[in-house]
Amino acid sequence: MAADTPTETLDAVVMGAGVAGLYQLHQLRKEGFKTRLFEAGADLAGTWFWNRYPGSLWDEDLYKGWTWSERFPGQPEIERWLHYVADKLDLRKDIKFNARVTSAHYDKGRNRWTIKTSAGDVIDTHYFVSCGGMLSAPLKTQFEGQDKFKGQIVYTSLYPAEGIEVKDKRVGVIGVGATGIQVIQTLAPKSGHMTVFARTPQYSVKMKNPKWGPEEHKEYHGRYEHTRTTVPHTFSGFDFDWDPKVTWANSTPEERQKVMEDSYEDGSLKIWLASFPEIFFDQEASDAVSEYVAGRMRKRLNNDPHLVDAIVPTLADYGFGTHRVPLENGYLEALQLPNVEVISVRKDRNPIKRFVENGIELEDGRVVELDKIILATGFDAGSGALSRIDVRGRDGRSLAEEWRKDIRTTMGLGKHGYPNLLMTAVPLAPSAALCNMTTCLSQQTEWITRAMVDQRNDGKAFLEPSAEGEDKWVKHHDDTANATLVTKTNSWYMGSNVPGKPRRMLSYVGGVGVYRKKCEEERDAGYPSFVRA
Ligand code: NA7
Repeated sequence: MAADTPTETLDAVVMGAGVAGLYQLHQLRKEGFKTRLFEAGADLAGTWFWNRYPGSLWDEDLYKGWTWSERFPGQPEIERWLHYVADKLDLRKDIKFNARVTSAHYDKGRNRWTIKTSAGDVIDTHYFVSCGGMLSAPLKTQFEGQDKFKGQIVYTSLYPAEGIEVKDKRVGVIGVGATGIQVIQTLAPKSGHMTVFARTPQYSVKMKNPKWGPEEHKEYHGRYEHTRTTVPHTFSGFDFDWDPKVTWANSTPEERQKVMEDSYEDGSLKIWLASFPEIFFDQEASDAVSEYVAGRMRKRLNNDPHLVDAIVPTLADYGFGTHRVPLENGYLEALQLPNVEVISVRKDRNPIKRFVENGIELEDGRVVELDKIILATGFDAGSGALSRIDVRGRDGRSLAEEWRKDIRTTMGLGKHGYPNLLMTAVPLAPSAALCNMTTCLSQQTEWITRAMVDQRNDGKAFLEPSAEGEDKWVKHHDDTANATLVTKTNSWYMGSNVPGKPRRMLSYVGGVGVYRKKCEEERDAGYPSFVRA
């Protein structure tokens, strides 16, 4: 058989078996599209799910047939939930595991895609639907001398399923983002000794994660309808929202204090995404809430000057919520354990110089001796997953090359030059940042399904964002982002954690509800931002 002879002919290929991919497969199958999902992993995967409303909101039976053990369930429970969904909906029969999509080429003459996988598949398909995840492409941080280190190096994104042995070991953790924080609070008490290498201080909020019993389950199951009808329309896709009556401008100092306290005490992301909307664009409001959260952190650190300097941001660093706010559960206490040392590796303190055989050498010449180094150093967010695949659109254009120069999409759903490529969790849509992922992914996959059905019903086979449509969305996206303080802060939100990545706010900040409305308007108006034929 010639290398390009199709092994299968399909209506749609779905890439990635996380929340989006599973729901997308379910919908397309239901609509009668011949679909197969290809997943690089050996089983149902997905990136990192931190919220408590996984996508079963789209199915009442699924929602009510599952009980969560706590308010913010951990990764193993969410993985069990994914298996439950896949089994209930009998999805596995249309999923091929251990099959990483390696290339996707569009053939203009035939208006078809050829998709190849690492397992030798050559698929001839009409649609290519990417559900590859916003934060699924880990940054392979290369420190000078990394290959010389004789101990174990572990990337959190490729963390061994069986865990790692830290008892009596000298463990180093690089990175104090959402991932590093979870690793530190979990492993510090179990490690022989832990050294935390903290570069940019990071605001964090104390999570409240009560166990759930029969009463909470009853309450949870009882609010299905309410949740289904409200959550998709809120600013962030969570079950809370800004109170339109409460703004920084119209509150007294006492009222402001009370809102900050109440929303912080909720133990969720409420102080970020449901306190005062002005924290995103008004410097005074931003400073006040930043100072409030920093104050709570300093208190928990017992005002230890060294820890405060290394761990707690100041107003001179950046404002609270201008990049992702991690929830933590004992992180600040873990940093104060007698077996833990925190080293500030900021440029103006004592940066990491290189890895050496027995550990990490700092700029001042000190060598921190280590047995294991855990790298919680982040992701090539948004554009990373698809850029690592050879995606070629019309006339052989390369998506990776285009995005290397300028990261643009049409509503985060399509890209000019790439007909019949439909995407979730890519830049310029409200995904991962400032959005409950499952809410956004449900909405995006539903929009994609409807677009494909509309194409079929209207006797059309070609769907591509127009150049003008894309320009319009990019401008709206940029205008919205540039009106906020978010674009001033360096983080993966702006792509600034990846050397050479073009700077642009990756996530749409107009709000989940607003984005949904805009997507619906696009559809109702007959897809004016797209060329259809
Ligand atoms: P993040 O939030 O990008 O955090 C990465 C961390 O790694 C951050 O503290 C970085 O410091 C640090 N880092 C990266 N490179 C280095 C080097 N070379 N030296 C020292 N420190 C370094 O990634 P996460 O995985 O924690 O979280 C990603 C998202 O997953 C999160 O936002 C949630 O949405 C879920 P820096 O800030 O760059 O100074």
